[in-house]
Amino acid sequence: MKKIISILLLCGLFAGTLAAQNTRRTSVPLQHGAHRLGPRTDAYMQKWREHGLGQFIHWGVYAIPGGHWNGETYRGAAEWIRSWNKMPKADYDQLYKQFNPKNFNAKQWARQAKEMGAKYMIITTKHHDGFCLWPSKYTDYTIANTPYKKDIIKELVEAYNAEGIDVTLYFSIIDWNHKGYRSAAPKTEADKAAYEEFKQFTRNQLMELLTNYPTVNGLWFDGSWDRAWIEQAPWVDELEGELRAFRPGLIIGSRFRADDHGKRHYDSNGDLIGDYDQTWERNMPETLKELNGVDWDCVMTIPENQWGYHSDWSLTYVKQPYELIEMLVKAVSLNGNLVLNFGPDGNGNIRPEEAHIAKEIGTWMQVNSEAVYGCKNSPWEKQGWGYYTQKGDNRLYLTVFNQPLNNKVRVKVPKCADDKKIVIVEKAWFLADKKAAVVKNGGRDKYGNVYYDIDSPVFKTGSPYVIVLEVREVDKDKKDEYQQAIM
Ligand code: FHN
Repeated sequence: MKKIISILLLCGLFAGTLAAQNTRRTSVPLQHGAHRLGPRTDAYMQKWREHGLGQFIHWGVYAIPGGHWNGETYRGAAEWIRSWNKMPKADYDQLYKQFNPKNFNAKQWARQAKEMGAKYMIITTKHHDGFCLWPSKYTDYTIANTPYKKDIIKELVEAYNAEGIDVTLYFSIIDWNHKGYRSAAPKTEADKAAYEEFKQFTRNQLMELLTNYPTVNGLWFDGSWDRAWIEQAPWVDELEGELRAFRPGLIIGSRFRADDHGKRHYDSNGDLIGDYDQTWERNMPETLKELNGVDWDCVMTIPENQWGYHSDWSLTYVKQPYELIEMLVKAVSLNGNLVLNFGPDGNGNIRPEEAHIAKEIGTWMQVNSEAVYGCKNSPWEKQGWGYYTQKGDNRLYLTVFNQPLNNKVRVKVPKCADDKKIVIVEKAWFLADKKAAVVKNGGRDKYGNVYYDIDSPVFKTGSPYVIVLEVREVDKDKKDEYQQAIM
C-alpha cells in the first residue's frame, strides 16, 4: 500500500477531496451533463496529467497588424483587433493575402519548446476570425490561399511530434467569417437554416482536422459561450461522441458543450463536463479544495492579456521567468498543468522576450524538472517558502521560491491518526548539486505538530531550488533506530 497516501487518508487530509469527486451533489436529471464521475483513468489521460508544462501558440493573420492600425494602437488583446471599430472589418478580412511568414521554421519552434520543457503544445487552428492555418476544404479563408500556401498545422504537428511533444488543436467555435455563424440564438427561420449550415461546417472541419492529423490527441475548444451554441447542447453532445469514437483516447476539456440547462464547465449537478476543467485562464486556483478533484490546466499569457502578437509590450505588466516558474510548480502542486502562451509575429518569429523566457524556464527545468514531470499534489501543509510536489509513495520535492532569512526550510510533518506512528525523513538532498541536506529536529508546537528544519544555504544561481525528501512512516517506539536520519 502506498504509505504516504495511507498516512494522508488516515490523517483525513484527503478525504474531503475524494468524496467531492465521487458524489453528485444534487440530482437534476440530465441527458447532456457529465458522462463520467471522477477523473479519467486511461493511459492517454494519465500521460496528459503528467505533462506539467505545455506551450500554447496563438498565430493567425492578426499577427500582421500586431495591435496597430493606421498609426493607432489597439490596447486590447491583439487577436481581437478585428472587433475594434477603428479597424475596418473589410481591411482585416484581406490581411490573409499578405500572410507569408518567411521566417517560420516549425522545427525551430519545436526545438525551442522542447528545450523549455514543454510536453504538449496547443496551436490555434482557427481563432474567432475564422482564418484557418490548415487548408480546409470547407472554406476559402485558409492558409492555402495565402502567399505562404503550405499547411502550417501539418508542419507544426510533424515538427513537435518529432521532438516528442504531443499536439492538441485549439478550435474556436466563434467564426466571424462564416455566414451562418450566430452569436445570439437564431429566432427566424432564415437564421435557423443559416445556423444549421454553420453547425455542419463546424462538424466537418473538426472531422477534417482529426482525419488530417492522426497523431493529434486533444481538442482545445474556445468561444463556446454564445447562446446560439449553448442551445445546441444535444447536438454538440452527439458531435463530441462522434469525435471521441473517431479518435480513441481523445482529450476534450470543459469548454465544448453545455448541459441540458445551459450550464457550462460544470453541469447542473456540479459535475465536470469533459475531461478537464478549462476555466483557469490567466489566473490560478489557490487551494486543492476549490478544484473538486478534477483535472485542469491553466492557460497563461506572459503580458496581462495578449495572446496573439502585439508588437508593443510596454503597455502592460509582463511576467518574469521566475514568476512563471512559480506558476508552473504551483500548478503541479495542485494537480494541474501550466500552458504558457506564445504569440509569434507575422513573419514567423518568436519574439525575443518569449525566446528569453523559454530559455530561462528551460535552464531551470534541466536541473529541476524531476519536481514537475509526473508529480502531483502533496498533502504536506504548504509553508511560506514555496510548494511541495510529490512523486510516487514517498518522495517529496520542496521547491523553494522564498529563501528563509535564517536559511532553514521548515516542514510541518503530517500527524498520523495512529499516534503510534511518525513520519521520518530517510534521505534529503538538493536537486541542483545532489548534495545531502541536513535535516534537524525542529521540535513541536503546542498542538503537538512535529517540525523538521532543513539547512538550506542560498543557491548562487538566484533561481528557485529544489530539496528532495524521502520519507517513511515508522513506529514511534522504533524512531530511535532512525535517528541518524534526523539530527
Ligand atoms: O477570446 C479568446 C482569447 O483571444 C484567447 O484565445 C483565449 C485563450 O484561452 N480564449 C478566449 C478568451 O477566453
